[in-house]
Amino acid sequence: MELKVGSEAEISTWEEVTLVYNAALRQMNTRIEILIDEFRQVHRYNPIEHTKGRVKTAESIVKKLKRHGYDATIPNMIKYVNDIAGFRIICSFTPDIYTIAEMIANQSDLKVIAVKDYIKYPKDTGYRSYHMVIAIPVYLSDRIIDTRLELQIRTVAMDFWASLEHKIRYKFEGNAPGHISRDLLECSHMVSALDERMKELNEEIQKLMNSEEEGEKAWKTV
Ligand code: 0O2
Repeated sequence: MELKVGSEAEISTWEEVTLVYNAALRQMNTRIEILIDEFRQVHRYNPIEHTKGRVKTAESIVKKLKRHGYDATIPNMIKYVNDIAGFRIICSFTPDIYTIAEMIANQSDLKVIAVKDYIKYPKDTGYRSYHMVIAIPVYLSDRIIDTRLELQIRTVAMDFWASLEHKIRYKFEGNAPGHISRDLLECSHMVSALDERMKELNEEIQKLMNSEEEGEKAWKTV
């Protein structure tokens, strides 16, 4: 029996939502675990610090739909919410983010639907992160469903800022006092400067390690 090409639009119950989007997250997780294994075993350097996946809660999906002016229905969830499945990849340094994004984009059975580079173009809040909406194939018993998943790729420092800002925003229900928002924006600039310094430091360390290695090779050939 040949598998049918299904579509997310066929999903009609919350049970199906959790089944399909959880499956998409597991697919993504396995792909990233394979990359981490390869980085550890073959290369000397693993750019991924850690990962985290989640299916958005029904409450949070409904809130998002209402915020955008849509009724809370399953078809609207599927149509308008890109991050029902969300997967976060935390990298060591800013250039690693682009390396990982490219590796993911090169996986030929994935489709990149949208990219938002909030690192080159930070949000007014100061939020910095690299977002990709991709469609990943999920194999069911009788069909394949290309399932949307939002990837957020960021450094440890960007993640630290975003988690705190998210908590503060939640506490003030989106209306934080002006001086708090301004302080958060200033912190975001500090985070950006810290990422830049760390990147330079890492480049310097890599250079030193490479020249040490060259020296060792020269000794071996003498
Ligand atoms: P939550 O509670 O984190 O899930 P789209 O998702 O593409 O349909 P949207 O919301 O315009 O529409 O996309 P965008 O801007 O790419 O944001 C998606 C997610 O990025 C958000 O999901 C947040 O997780 C994160 N994000 C975006 N802006 C900010 C920000 O200013 N601060 C922080 N801390 N996180 C941000 P949700 O559903 O809005 O929230």
